[in-house]
Amino acid sequence: MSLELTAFQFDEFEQRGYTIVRGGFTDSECDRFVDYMIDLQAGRTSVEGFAPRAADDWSRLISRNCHHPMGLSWMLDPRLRQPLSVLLGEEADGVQSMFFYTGSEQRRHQDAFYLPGCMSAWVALQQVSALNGSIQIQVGSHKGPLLQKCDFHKNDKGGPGAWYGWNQDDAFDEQFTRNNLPEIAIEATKGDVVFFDGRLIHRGGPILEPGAFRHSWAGHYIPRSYNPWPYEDNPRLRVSFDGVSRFTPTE
Ligand SMILES: O=C(O)CCC(=O)C(=O)O
Ligand SMILES: [Fe+2]
Repeated sequence: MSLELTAFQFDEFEQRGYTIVRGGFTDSECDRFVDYMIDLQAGRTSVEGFAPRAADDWSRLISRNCHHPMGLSWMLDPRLRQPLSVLLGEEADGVQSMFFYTGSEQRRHQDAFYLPGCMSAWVALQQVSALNGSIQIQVGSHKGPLLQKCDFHKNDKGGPGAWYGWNQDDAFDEQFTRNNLPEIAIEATKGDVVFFDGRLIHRGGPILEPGAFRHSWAGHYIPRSYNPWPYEDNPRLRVSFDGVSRFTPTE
């Protein structure tokens, strides 16, 4: 099955900052990934890149410098290559992925604040709705300003940056208010892929059914020619759809 974007989806991404490809992955592919992650969580299996954890620890797994084989195969699934390269304007390099067992309830943010230049492919591995804490996005906010880390510091001349003195989470809420654009909760079925712009303001919505699982996965990608490395720290590993793992060159 191809995930080739339609003209409508491309336009939706441009105008609204996101688009959804329904049924991008099959139910059995999603189930296999979830089973694999539950076995790791329970300690029935182990792999480098997943530290053993307490039975009640359902926190997300963030993979940056060490990708376990299943996560890597999702990040570089050939079906994601074309849509990502069309939306980024050139070949995509994967720099990070996250597996969520539950909703994150993460406060509003722009991924490009943490990872400049990025965009996301977020996949529902089960039914996701407001009940188990879907992602909520502010439609069109990718066209507004991008909050940057330097905004929170003093600038070169010693003057305050635009958000100097602000708490970061509060600053994103404030920018959300200033944008005056609608926020929607994504409803997704198992296998649906949500592509979204790294500048889009989004959050992990409230979990209305405490204890509910919300298995989902997100890959974060930057354009191949994007340089310098977007993280302040971390090894400079980026993985590509051509099977090569690259290190961002240093000048
Ligand atoms: O899945 C969530 O709750 C948050 C996801 C997110 O912020 C992301 O994928 O960038
Ligand atoms: Fe995010």
